[in-house]
Amino acid sequence: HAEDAWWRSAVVYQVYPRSFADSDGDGVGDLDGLTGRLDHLSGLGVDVLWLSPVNPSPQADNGYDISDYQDIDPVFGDLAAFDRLVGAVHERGMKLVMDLVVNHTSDEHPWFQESRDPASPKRDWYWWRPPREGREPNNWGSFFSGAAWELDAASDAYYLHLFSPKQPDLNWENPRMRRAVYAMMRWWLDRGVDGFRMDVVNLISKDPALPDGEVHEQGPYGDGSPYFVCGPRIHDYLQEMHREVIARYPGRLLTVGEMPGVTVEQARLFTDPARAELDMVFQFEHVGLDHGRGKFDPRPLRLTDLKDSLGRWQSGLADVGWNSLYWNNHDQPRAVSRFGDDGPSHRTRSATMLATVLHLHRGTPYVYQGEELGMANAPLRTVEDFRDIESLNHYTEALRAGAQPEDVLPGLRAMGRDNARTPMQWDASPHAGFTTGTPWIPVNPDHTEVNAEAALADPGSVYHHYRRLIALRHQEPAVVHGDFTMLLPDDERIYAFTRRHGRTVLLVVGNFTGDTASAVMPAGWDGAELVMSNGPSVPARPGRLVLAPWEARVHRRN
Ligand code: TEU
Repeated sequence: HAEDAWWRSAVVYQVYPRSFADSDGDGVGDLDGLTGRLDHLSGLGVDVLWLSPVNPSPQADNGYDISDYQDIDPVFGDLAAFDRLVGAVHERGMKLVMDLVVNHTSDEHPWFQESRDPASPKRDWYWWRPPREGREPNNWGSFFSGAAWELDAASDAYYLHLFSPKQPDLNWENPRMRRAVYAMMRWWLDRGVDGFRMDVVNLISKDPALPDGEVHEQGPYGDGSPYFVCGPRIHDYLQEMHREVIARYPGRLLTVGEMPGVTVEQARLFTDPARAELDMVFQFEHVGLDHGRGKFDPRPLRLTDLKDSLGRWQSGLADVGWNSLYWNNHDQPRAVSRFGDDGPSHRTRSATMLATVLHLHRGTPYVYQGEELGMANAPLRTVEDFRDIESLNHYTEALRAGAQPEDVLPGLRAMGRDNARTPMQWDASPHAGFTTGTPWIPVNPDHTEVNAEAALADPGSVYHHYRRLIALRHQEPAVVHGDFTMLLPDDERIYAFTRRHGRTVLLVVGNFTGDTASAVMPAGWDGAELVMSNGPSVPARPGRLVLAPWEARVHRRN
């Protein structure tokens, strides 16, 4: 029964292994470091650990470029360390979900190396095409700047890479390639892994004609997305994967497909249990609302846009399918800096308000490492401070097109992925307890104040608020199963909704501003039981909902 699926009442915690905990002093986080910190996760009460890629990789995109699917990169440990991690996770009653990166491999993967030979049986495992009039086979641009095609002089042919040239796209049209992927997935599941977060899995089916995309004003590249976002055979592939892999482990796994550009209508198909594809997807609508001309051109978020978007996802997946809920991951700037206020006087309040509003939606919440501490964006200044391939390529391309550093850097500072990738802040010591060596990316200097040790000791911390939210989900069926009704859709300051399950109704309200905000109190809620809040309230007034700056509250009626 879909309603009984275990992952509906679960909370997932994402670990970005490079930046979580370093056990051997090389400045890069590793598996033994993570295993040594599992009490932090069980203390928080999360059910699932999602681990970003740990397979052997040249690390061109921090592990999202895999050169061997069935081993562990030495920088993170080895298979024995992985088995120890799985054992320790299971001992604590948690599950472990791996990242599955099969839209592309590394160009150093043996499959790709073989496929460079036109006579190889693996030639067709990737998208090789001859030049068109001496140039790229079509006009698509890559997500990481530049063309989506790279010329391989060895055979005078181009290969497709939607991300960097170090990440050639696999050709899912090829059934042998698909079978190899399914066998690899079963190998991990048989080893004890409890599911997969599937990287850009809605991009695996391409229109084999690879038509030119429309050129928008930014140019010079065309937008190929109509030909690869939720492409022609995407549902066939996911159903086949379900039959060949997922269905063999009934009731045990969690699957979540990362899906840039997915619509709610498509998500309903992907997550309809009757269709046997995926449990849930990561959609990108709400994290694109503050983008202008591209992600590096941020605009202030309008709260009414956020409510409109998340509200549509709530109602679109109300009867069929399931939502995943997130503000943060390793690709997004820190939510407290982006949608809240990371200054000293409002950080805790705004971080806990954001958490409350998100976790009380219907769906499975995801917590990204450090989010539970209210970790903020990194103090990135010059281009030397950046590590991420997406930011660095964007910078180079913009300067080549004539921009000045000061035109480009503000966008990178606000939206760059390195904001999420500074080391986890364990304590106030010099490298925040992350490493005894030199961290691969500097620790945020605010770790002297914002760190796990301090947070655990302070009952009013962001950490303890997350812990209470997770406990509430586990105790209150209305959080998991209740329906969702948006209130005050036109209010630019207050986010408000109800969740109804049987005779229980929850009212959730959050002030998205640093000022006191008020609205008409929804009927019947004056004086209702307060289940949770994130700090002192302003005095109640009959008929008025009045919220202190960044205040959030959860009320209950039975
Ligand atoms: O991300 C896919 C994706 O669409 C974006 O979030 C991407 O990171 C970029 O910011 C687009 O502007 C996934 C992974 O989460 C990301 O870390 C990888 O770099 C990418 O796929 C390629 O594997």
